[in-house]
Amino acid sequence: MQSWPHPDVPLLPGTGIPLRLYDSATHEVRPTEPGPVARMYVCGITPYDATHLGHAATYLAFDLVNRVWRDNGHEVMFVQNVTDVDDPLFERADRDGEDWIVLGMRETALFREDMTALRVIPPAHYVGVVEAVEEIAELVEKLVSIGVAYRLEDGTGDVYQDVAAAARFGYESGYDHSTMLNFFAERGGDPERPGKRNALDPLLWRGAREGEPRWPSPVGPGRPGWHVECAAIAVNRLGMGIDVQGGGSDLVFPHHEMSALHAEAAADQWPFAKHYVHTGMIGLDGEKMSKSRGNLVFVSRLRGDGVDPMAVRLALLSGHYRSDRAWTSAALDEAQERLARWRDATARATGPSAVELLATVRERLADDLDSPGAIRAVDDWVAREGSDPTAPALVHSTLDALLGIAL
Ligand code: 5CA
Ligand code: ZN
Repeated sequence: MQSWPHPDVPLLPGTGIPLRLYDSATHEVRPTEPGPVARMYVCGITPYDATHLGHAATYLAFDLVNRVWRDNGHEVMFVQNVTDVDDPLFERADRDGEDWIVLGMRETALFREDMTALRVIPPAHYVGVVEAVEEIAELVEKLVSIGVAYRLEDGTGDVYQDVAAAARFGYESGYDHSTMLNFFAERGGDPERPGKRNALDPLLWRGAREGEPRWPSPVGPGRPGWHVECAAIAVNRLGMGIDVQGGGSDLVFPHHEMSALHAEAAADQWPFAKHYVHTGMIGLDGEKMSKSRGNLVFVSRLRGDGVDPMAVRLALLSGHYRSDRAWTSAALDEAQERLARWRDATARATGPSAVELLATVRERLADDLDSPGAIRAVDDWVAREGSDPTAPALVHSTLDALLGIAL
């Protein structure tokens, strides 16, 4: 699929600081240790509705990862999917009497526009399920052929992976069995499905049903399950042992656990990812912002209202990426005021030396993406006066390169 345009990322003087990130699997902040090419997979949208501020906050967090790695001299190989074959899409299309393919294409186009406006560095590979069905089916077939996946005997053609066949199952979330069961039921799983070997076995392939899209495949006609989509798209472009697998905290289980399970079983290698990184949930009115709750603030709507996308970016980065936090109009007002102050200060002929500020911003972001700390340091610089004629330009490029805020 077409990705979106790459924003300019200025090169900064000196060297960056190696990035440490919280890993959900080990419950600690650990150094990332990428090779010359850092490899990151971030789960993409399910395009049945517009991008809301929760999605945006998640993609902004991983954009910081990308920017810090680049500042450390790494090339970044970043891959993202689009879940453009899934029940919510079919249901919405049915409700609105629309073709589900067209719905997915339209919402994906809007997402590209939103990401462009927010200056998110695009993935090198942006891959929809519609174009990846064949490779996903190949992965499913592999899992069947090595004996860790099985077909239900009820004539549906549905294929599941046997979680009991994997010694390390559960390491990614670290959840106990009953927590897993609860999240599995809540987030698209089918623990009660008769004929499965284990309640937690995830669906790999859904056999063809009347009225549902289907593709021919070596495992029979049908369509891919959700988790295996990300396993195939990621591993085929990035290989195993990727540096970061990313998404919101609602993907800790089952999605990222199962993607890792599929990938590791097929490759007979461990781990799928060295860091599993999860963002907190953005809420509105005390509830997680979600399509099903209908309490959404869309990035595109704010853009349409004339809100500067850089203010949206700054407002979302003013909270730490891992904390669940609320979107408020006060936070947006504050970001707009802050942006104006920053613009004034960097438009001056001189300012206080910015060398220390660059070092502090690097240090704060390297420490598990402490964007609020980085923003505080910029506020301090902006509040002072100085006579260094090179400082305003250096602050300008520091904000652009590291925080993605173009003034
Ligand atoms: N297509 C799948 C991933 S393969 C999916 O979860 N799509 S999504 O459209 O529902 O979400 C896209 C990303 O936004 C996911 O990483 C999800 O965890 C994140 N996300 C969803 N809601 C919120 C929220 N309220 N706050 C922060 N992140 C969110
Ligand atoms: Zn995913």
